Amino acid sequence: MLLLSLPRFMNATKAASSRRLASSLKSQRLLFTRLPQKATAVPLKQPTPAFYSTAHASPLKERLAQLIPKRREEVKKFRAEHGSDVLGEVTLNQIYGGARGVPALLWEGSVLDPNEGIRFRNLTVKECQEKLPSATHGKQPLPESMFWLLVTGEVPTANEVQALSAEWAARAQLPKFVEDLIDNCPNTLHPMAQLSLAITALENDSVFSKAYHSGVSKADYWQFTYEDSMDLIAKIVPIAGRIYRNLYRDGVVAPIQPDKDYGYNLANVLGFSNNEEFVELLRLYLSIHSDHEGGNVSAHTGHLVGSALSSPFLSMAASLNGLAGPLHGLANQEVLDFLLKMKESVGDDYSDETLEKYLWNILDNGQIVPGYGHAVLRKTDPRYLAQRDFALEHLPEDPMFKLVSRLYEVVPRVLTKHGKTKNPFPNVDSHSGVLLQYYGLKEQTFYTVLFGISRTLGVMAQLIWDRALGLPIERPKSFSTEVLKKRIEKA
Ligand code: AMX
Repeated sequence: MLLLSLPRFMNATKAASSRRLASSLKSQRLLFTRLPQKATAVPLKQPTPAFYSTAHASPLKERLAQLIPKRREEVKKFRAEHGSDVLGEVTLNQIYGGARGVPALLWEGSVLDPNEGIRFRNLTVKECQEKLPSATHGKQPLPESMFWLLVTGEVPTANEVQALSAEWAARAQLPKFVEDLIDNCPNTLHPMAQLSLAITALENDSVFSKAYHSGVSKADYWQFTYEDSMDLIAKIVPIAGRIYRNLYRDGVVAPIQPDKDYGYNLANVLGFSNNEEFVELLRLYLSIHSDHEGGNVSAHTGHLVGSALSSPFLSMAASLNGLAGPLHGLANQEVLDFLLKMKESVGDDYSDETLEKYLWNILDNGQIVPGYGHAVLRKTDPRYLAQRDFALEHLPEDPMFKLVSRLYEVVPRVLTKHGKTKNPFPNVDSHSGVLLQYYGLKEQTFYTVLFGISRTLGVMAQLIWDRALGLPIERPKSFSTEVLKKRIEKA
């Protein structure tokens, strides 16, 4: 077991390379991202309404205060020069088909290529693993470093990551009524519903809502969004711990450790921090599930609700409700159910013939194979591969991993023959469950909560920029079938 104090937990080698990375990335084609030399800190002008406390020193906020004015100018100029340029067209099938591929959203944190997979601020999953600061003796990116990257487009230094760990730990205290709210939930209420309730209840202390109603300048909205976002990211950990410990353990939640990183603290509130390998898994998990561009249900919902100037708490609760759907984040729970049932049925017989027969039975019943397919991706999800690499290193002989591995060979073939899905390859949810099971986190109804904690990082990073750029309320146009028919006739 490794219990390291915060000043020691960074991987010095990676931290040292982060500056070099910044300069090498400069030469790459970065759509919007700037990776500048760090400017010397300028004091951040804080609006000071009575309810607003600046108790938390925040290097990330200072850095944002430097980046935002430049970015505002850049976007203003870009829109002035190209505001009327056409980026695509919309077909009738797209209107009836869930708006697939319609270029309609701004999302700064990540961009998804159908074949290559996700890039977080232009870094692939592998590059993030190589370049973002990790824990001492660890290899996986710290979620703090991923958040810094998503927000700023820069690889943070070890000190910056450390400051973020400390800030999140300092903000993690829950209001008593939120603890009571969770404690009073019936144990039949799904953990995602409990999570969403608790996050909604944090609205009580929203500085964004208070600032809005006190009439602060629109130019300062991002600062209050930032404050709420940081509180939310911090408090979602003890909330998750409380839900988990109430539902599946003794109801006792370990306190947040102020000198430990985010991944450690999450493992600790769940009761698993004595296994350093599991803590590393959580760091990887929290980093790679954080963002998957803006069109997926959870990301888009958070962004949409935030556009009405609902607070980060209300926006994220809505986002989590979307994540809780079986076609989206709940798929990781569904995958494990599916694997356990399959294992029960096939035993140790992982032959092509037996697995294919099982799969065809599912498909012939009109059911889906959870963990396979994607609305955008057309190749194996690199987030799946990152988890597979982790499994190959740490649990290569685990029978459930071996089943997942065999399915990776068999399912694409079967789905291709089935001929419906546009992407027969595994997505991120196909792998996470077996890893969590291996380390003893066996309650699959809880898995989407972990996804939700991670997704909060991506949604909050964007929400800060939404308010910094003054994006308006979202309002795409809809039509009835009758009106569409008329328009098509006319066309
Ligand atoms: N098993 C069986 N059929 C599938 C399938 C799968 N894994 N994936 C897609 N199909 C079917 C669809 O249901 C659809 O059938 P229909 O024409 O009868 O309605 C057809 O193939 C075409 O679908 P598609 O265009 O390939 O996918 P989509 O963009 O409509 O949906 C997704 C994408 C992810 C919802 C779908 O692939 C699916 O249901 N996968 C299983 C659930 C899952 O793993 N979800 C998690 C995705 C990642 C995430 O958000 N966390």
